[in-house]
Amino acid sequence: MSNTDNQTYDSSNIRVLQGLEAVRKRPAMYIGSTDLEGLHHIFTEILDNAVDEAIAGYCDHIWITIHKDGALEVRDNGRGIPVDLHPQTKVSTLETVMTNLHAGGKFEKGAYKVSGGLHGVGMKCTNALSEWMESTVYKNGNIYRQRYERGVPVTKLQELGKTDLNGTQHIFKPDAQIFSDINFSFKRILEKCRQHAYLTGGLRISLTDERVEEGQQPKTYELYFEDGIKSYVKFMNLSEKAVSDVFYMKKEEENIVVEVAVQYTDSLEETVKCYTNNIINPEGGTHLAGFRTALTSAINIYATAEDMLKGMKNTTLGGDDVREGLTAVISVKVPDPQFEGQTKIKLNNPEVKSVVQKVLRDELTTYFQENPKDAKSIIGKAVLAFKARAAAKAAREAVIRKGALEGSGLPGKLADCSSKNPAESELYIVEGDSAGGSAKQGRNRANQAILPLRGKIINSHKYRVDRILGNQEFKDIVTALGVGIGDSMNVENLRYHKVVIMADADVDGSHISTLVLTLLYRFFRPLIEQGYVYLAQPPLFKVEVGKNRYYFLSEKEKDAFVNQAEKAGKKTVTNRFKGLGEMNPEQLWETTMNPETRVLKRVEIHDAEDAEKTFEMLMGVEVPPRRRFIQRYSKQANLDV
Ligand code: 1YM
Repeated sequence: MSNTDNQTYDSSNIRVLQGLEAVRKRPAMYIGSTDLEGLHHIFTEILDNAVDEAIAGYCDHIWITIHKDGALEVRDNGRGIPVDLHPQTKVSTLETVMTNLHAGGKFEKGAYKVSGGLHGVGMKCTNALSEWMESTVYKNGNIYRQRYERGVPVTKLQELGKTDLNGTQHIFKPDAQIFSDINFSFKRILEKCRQHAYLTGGLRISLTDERVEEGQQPKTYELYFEDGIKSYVKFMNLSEKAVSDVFYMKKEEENIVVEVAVQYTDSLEETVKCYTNNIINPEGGTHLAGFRTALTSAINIYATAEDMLKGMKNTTLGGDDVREGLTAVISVKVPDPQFEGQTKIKLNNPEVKSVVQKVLRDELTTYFQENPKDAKSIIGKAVLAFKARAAAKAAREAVIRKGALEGSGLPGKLADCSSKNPAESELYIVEGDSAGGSAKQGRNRANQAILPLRGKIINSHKYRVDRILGNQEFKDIVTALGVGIGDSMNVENLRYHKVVIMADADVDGSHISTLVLTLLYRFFRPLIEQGYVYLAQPPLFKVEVGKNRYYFLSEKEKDAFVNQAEKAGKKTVTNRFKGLGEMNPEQLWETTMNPETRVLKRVEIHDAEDAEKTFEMLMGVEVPPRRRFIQRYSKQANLDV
């Protein structure tokens, strides 16, 4: 140990050693982790003390420097950490807070501590986890300094001479024995500083990075927002069109400081950021709840008084309406913040809700009265949002009523059959408009209906139900089948007892068949289970022998036939069909639709679980199994090249 002073160690020093030893043994318990997150945490612990001093009104400038050797310096122009002898520890207050693990409660209980943060362990953790640390205090006209190594004082508190300055400065070099990486991230530090600068209006933060190439100027940043969160809201709205000025308020009640800035833009989004003691709460909490209630209530009070809710059938504006285009920052300072969960994501103190609600409601009401122009554009926008929402809801309900779900009004694309007897009726679901056209001409109108599908139908395994319900092809199928959907499905209303999927015999065609099958499987499984669903088997080849035409489903069958014919000395002409659309109506009838000559394959579910797995693999969101399947079977598929 490089202790050059004649300081002797008594029992209290041994306790200190043991305390800091605990931090070094289990750092993660104190700072969360020893990766980059943990590394920046020991910086945050120091910065937060300086910011607390600014919030308390004693300091207006913080300097942060990343030195060339990787040490980090944080300085403020506050009161300076006290250096007088501490009655209990018998050493200076500075040394006590730097080394005594349990000093926190007694010394660091200010009004609204930022460092009531995640771990709230204070500067002694930074000290314990640094290879070395030097703390300098400018106070009472003097400069004081003490140096520590891995948390242990290696000098006594030295007086270095006179000064006009006041403030605290720490320089520390993180311990490579503790951290996996001791390289501070400028970007991370900058973001932290930016947030503090926004949340503490009037605080100036100067940031310097000296880790630059030889001969280069250090990187520097000045962060200063005179108007604090008001500037923050303006910044968030830079790329938007504002429809009001920024409303701003700051009030203290029941020991809780409430600061709110609000501005509306013409966007549809809501952007609200919530902070407690400068810590962001991504999931809001009681301050957000109070804010929302106050906003809705103040807007409705003003709107009613000004008779702006005409045509709204005695309803008032709802939360959804007043939040469209809202940008806000809510920052509260609470003496004893309680959070839900470990990570401060949600504020829990119930008293914060009522305080925020009350002060904000009053302030907003006054603001609206004094700024009628802003009030009118904000409320006008909310009324518009209300009407748009009501119109959208009505439209949605209308679609559902007359569309897919009730089965009234058949799709325009459907060429229905004349029979109303389901037992003898067939529905052909046909890929593509041209094949659909041939099928419409070639069919037997009496009992065969044709529903052409345009392009590829939605993959019902990949999307959520709401998205699928909006798909036109899907709606057409639902309407044509007539059985309804979901809880209200009734198979007895099925309009056709043969539902035939007719697609090309190539890879694309089987993809379409699978898409339709997936949909039927997912939404109309009873139809498959009860044997109503079929696959048409269009031929791939036509062989003409004289005036006779023969059709074949596979190359093998065709080859066998042609071989026979040649052996018999007959001349054959072979055609390969590129797709259903290539066949004329008569050919389609003859080969694929005529009950006398066609081949239909009934779709069966022998084992529902197997089928589900196959569908999951072929149609689900997971790509690798599908790729494996396609790779394995692609050679067997009839590739149409
Ligand atoms: C670069 C980091 O730590 N500034 C800082 C810390 C303190 C004070 C002023 C301070 C606080 C109080 C009274 C008080 C702290 N002092 C203590 C303790 N900057 C930085 N600036 N006088 C000065 O809270 O009453 C803890 S933090 F406990 F020693 F008083």
